Amino acid sequence: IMENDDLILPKDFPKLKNDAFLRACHGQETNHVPVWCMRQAGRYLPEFREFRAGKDFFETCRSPAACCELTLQPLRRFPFDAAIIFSDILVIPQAMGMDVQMVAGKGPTFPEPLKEPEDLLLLQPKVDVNKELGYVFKAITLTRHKLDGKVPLIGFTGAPWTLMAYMIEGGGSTTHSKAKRWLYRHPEASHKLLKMLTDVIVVYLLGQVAAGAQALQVFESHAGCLGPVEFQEFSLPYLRDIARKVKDQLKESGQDVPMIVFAKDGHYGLEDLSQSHYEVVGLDWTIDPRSARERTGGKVSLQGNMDPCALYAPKERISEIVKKMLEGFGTRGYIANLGHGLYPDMDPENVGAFVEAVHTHSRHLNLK
Ligand code: 1CP
Repeated sequence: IMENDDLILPKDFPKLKNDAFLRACHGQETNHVPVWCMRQAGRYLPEFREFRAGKDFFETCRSPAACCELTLQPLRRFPFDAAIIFSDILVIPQAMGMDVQMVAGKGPTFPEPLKEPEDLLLLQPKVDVNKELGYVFKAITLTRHKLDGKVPLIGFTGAPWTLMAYMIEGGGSTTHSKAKRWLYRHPEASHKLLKMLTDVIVVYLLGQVAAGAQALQVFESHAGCLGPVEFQEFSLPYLRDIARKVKDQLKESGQDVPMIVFAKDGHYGLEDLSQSHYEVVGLDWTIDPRSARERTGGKVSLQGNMDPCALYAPKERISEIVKKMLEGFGTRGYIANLGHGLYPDMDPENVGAFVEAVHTHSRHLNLK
């Protein structure tokens, strides 16, 4: 598809009409609590399955027009307050020279995962992010234009530890024992790899902002298999480094782009995460809203955290659960979301009920 020239340049973007999400990131007042869902562009939508049918997953990721379409699909159905660019966290290991395939029924698979520290020599030492990941930047620019200012566009990345875990495990894992073996047996090589990933991630996130991303989320999806000690050594310093470096660069050009850190099952690190230069801390459903507020001491906005499986409940029950969640978090400095992504068997109607419940109850609570 040939796009109009105006749509490929990251400038003259349409004016933003709904800034509730960005205001909430900064802890400012909003009329309603903004809401979006992790994996809102996904297989629970019939139009997503139809569009993706027969196409290779990472080929789809490399097509800016396809990414734009998939990003916009959920927004045509639901009044979400933010869009998240369709892509995947595993495009970074690909950019560093690793082969990653999406295997149906199995998920992402690395035919040749990293096995021993010597394998680090097989990775690209200097990644040309613009060349290797320019397709993501193009997708972001096109989507920001096509969104027409409806809602802000979120860019994202996987965090270093989560990406390292995939690169060593070669795919999903329940124990992450191969990757954790590195932490205990090869700590130096682990830090070397985490540092390499951090360097690429910083350039990648800055490229996303230059392309038009209006917020950035860092997914530490595998925080849960680390304990507090390993988290302190192998995750937190890199999460902090990423936020600090991205922010320092953005400040130089006078830009202010809120950053969200989502460390799934990293409840032991909540205090530290709230002091890591991110405006927003994302929460999974294992954390009670009130205790999350207490433990983060009003220092950050919070995002989350309804159990995705609550979407299997009848709509009236979803509405009650949402009301409790809003009362627990309060309506200020809060972005409603699920505690993790939507699953493919979820009913879009119930996703709609979730979004509506957030908007309705929060407007009501704000009037009290
Ligand atoms: O064919 C398909 O459609 C496969 C399903 C799918 C989708 C829709 C995958 C495979 N990735 C994606 C898109 C995706 N991935 C988005 C798009 C934007 C949106 O949220 O709407 C995002 C933000 C991601 C990020 C991602 N990929 C994460 C972090 C979030 C999380 O879930 O914790 C992770 C861990 C991945 C890896 C990945 N990609 C796909 C799968 C099935 C997995 C998980 C594999 C595993 O660990 O078992």
